[in-house]
Amino acid sequence: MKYTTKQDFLNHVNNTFKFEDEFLQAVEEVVSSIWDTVQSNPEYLKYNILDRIVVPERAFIFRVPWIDDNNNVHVNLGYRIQFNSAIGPYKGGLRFHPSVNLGILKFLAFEQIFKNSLTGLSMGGGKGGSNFDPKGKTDTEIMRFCQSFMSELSKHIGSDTDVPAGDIGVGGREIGFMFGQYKRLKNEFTGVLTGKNTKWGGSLIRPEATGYGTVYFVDEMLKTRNESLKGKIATVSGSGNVAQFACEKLIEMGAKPVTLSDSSGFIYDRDGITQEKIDFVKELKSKRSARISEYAEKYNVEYFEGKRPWSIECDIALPCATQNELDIKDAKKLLDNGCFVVAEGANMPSTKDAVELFIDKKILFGPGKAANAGGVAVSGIEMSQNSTRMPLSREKVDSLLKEIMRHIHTTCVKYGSEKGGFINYVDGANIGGFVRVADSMIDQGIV
Ligand code: NDP
Ligand code: 2IT
Repeated sequence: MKYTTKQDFLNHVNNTFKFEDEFLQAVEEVVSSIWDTVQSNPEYLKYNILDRIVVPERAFIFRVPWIDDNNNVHVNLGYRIQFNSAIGPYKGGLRFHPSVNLGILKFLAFEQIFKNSLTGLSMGGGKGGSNFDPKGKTDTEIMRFCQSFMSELSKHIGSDTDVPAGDIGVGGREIGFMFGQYKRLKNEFTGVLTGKNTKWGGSLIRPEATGYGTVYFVDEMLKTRNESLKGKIATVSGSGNVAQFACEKLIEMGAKPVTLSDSSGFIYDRDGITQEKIDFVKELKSKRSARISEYAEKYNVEYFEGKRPWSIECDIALPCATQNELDIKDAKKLLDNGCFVVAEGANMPSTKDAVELFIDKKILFGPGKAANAGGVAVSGIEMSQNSTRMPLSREKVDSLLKEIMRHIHTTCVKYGSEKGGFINYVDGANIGGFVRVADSMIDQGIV
């Protein structure tokens, strides 16, 4: 099919995938960046890469029945999207959150294709999860849910086929329960999941990787303006895996994080969040699934119920919670307050018009598929350690992570530099991620 304009193609996608709002948002952004690259490459047109790349190779939806501690039977929906395997086995996290639906998982799987490509490793794009809400569930309920989920998922994944990991609501505990069930069903100890405990095949630095990687990426962006993290004030949203380790690395590199949030509100710690306070947040969030408001009570700082942290003065903003958590009003407020760096620890946290404003104002804006790729990069390193059965040291993994984040930054500069020197990291990441996948699809024929 030939499309005369970009809008023509987007209309076709919108008609085909009606109601998948987040997916359409992600496609529109990528297509806007890659349109000229595609139009100027006769091979991409001949092999109709655009039409092919927006359709998943396959997607599963399945029933996940489970029994709570009071013997009540529940049913949730389970999903796995196997979007693109041109450059490696499908790879991407599992999200357990009540908001999960097909459109959200398709957006995440689509983004993952380009993110994984940017890492330079051999990983295709995938994502999965469930509308199961882990909040308020006991460990045994979580275990039974994970076992039921894996009973079906195990039929479709494998260490050379599709390798899931964590995402919102899925951390080390859930990966453990799912790995145990996979092993029981298949009688195989393989690297079928990443984010495993280091005692049984996990990689050092994997829990830290997304947050650390985001801050390494910020450091690279700052260097292009002869700036550093030293003394910078940072607002951070979220208080889960990504936010915790982003704060940790910010402190280590001399910056001062002042906010954290959850779905109920945010805390503002003017004196700066310290390592001791992060250790408290780790215990609060990862062990007790409690509210971030407890931080405000414990350390006697301000808490803003139902609000997001973007009204707080800062140099750097790191949205690390969820999609579309930073809108145009938030973006204007950040810019008015002098913020000049935004890096997305979360996937697509900024709305379309917020991103456009950041680019228009020429601030350093690192989109998720570049800035948060450190997590999946260390997942790739975990897969490699599982294949060789040879664990790497903390120092080695951290230095590989830094190297990969630097490589991603270089790719963004290569494909995103505009006349006058401004680096459009959105275009850079989208085009840089796309060309490798498109070229590989062409090599492998019409499949
Ligand atoms: P966690 O489950 O550890 O933490 C999620 C955090 O985001 C919590 O603070 C949660 O608050 C908050 N949150 C979730 N949903 C909403 C919502 N609808 N509104 C407001 N706050 C919300 O997840 P992660 O830290 O792993 O993931 C955070 C983001 O980073 C996601 O976008 C994820 O896709 C992305 N990401 C994660 C990677 C990883 O390796 N884990 C890798 C790359 C990206 P509450 O406790 O109230 O639910
Ligand atoms: O969004 C992401 O990159 C992740 N949730 C991590 C995926 C992975 O396979 O480690």
